[in-house]
Amino acid sequence: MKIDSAAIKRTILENGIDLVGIAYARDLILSHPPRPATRLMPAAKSVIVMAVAHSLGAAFAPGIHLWTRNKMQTSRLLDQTAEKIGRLLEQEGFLSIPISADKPVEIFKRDPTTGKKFPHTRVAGQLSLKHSAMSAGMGEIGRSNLLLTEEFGPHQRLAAIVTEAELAPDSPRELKLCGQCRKCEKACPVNALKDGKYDVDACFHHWSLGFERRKPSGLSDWPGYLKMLMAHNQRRDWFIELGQTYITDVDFCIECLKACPVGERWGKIRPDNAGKKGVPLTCPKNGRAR
Ligand code: B12
Repeated sequence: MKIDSAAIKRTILENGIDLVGIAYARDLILSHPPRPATRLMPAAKSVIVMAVAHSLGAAFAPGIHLWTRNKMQTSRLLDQTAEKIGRLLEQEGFLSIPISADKPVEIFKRDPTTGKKFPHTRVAGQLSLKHSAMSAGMGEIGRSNLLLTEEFGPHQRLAAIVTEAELAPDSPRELKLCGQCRKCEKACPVNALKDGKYDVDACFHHWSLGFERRKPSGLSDWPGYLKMLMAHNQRRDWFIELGQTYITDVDFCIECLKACPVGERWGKIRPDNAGKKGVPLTCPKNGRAR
């Protein structure tokens, strides 16, 4: 097979991937902490980024379990394709690394720059997929701290392949997809999104445990924290939950994702009042309850 951008993109799309872009490895827009592709492969030339749309129906179904399952399947499709394309490139003589849509991630108890212990452990992927996608011209990072694409807004999962193959790159685009609506900020149950800033610790505690409060940092935080724990303990079975989380990687929150109005492909099917807490969803065609 001739290895060039067009052929690689065509093969990836034929595998059921919705969007694909290519970035020049040395020009990746970096996150904090920086995750350059050349840290993973010093001779890396290209980063191929892929996106698969989530099921919008699953995102707006009651609870989060159906979305979680959908997330796992989008990850599976992405990971399988990344493995296939990675192998194809290696057969053609180009060292390649498939970058999974999912865990494992690096865990940081201490700040790598200062050596100081973080009040809350942080994690980072081997490559920032959002920044890679932005570098490959696929979209922009919005106030929600998520990658927004013209097609699906924030509703897609991402994966990548880092390779030594030199492929014609796409350029980052200024799309101005994120307006001033701040719906994601209003929807966040733990105020992790505020004035265009993202509080990773608040988000992490809520996403991983469903907790509205983070681990106490001082004596005065304890009474509220214990009260919250007791309320959770009354309605939750930790043991059963733990088993389920290990099997299906259950998430606790996608409110920022649901609240975002961006994504032209969803125009006809997106529920009218999507993202408004406690309001029944209505159909954009006839305003009837869904
Ligand atoms: C770890 C992780 C999380 C963690 C931590 C988030 C974080 N930003 O660090 C938690 C569990 C909280 C999380 C939450 C969510 N995530 Co997440 N997450 C990841 C993962 C695996 C790595 C993120 C990463 O490394 N980003 C790069 C960092 C370095 O950049 P950043 O996000 O801009 O910056 C934050 C961190 O750097 C952190 N930070 C600050 N200082 C320091 C210092 C150190 C040492 C460290 C380690 C971190 C750190 O705070 C920054 C913001 O201030 C990626 C997949 C991937 N490999 O990219 C998915 C990913 C970003 N997540 C995704 C999603 C969908 C979500 C959620 C909606 C949850 C869910 N139910 O799936 C929420 C959305 C939260 C939000 N609004 O941003 C999607 C986003 C898709 C899209 N359309 O953009 C991704 C790309 C997964 C995928 N395969 O598609 N996520």
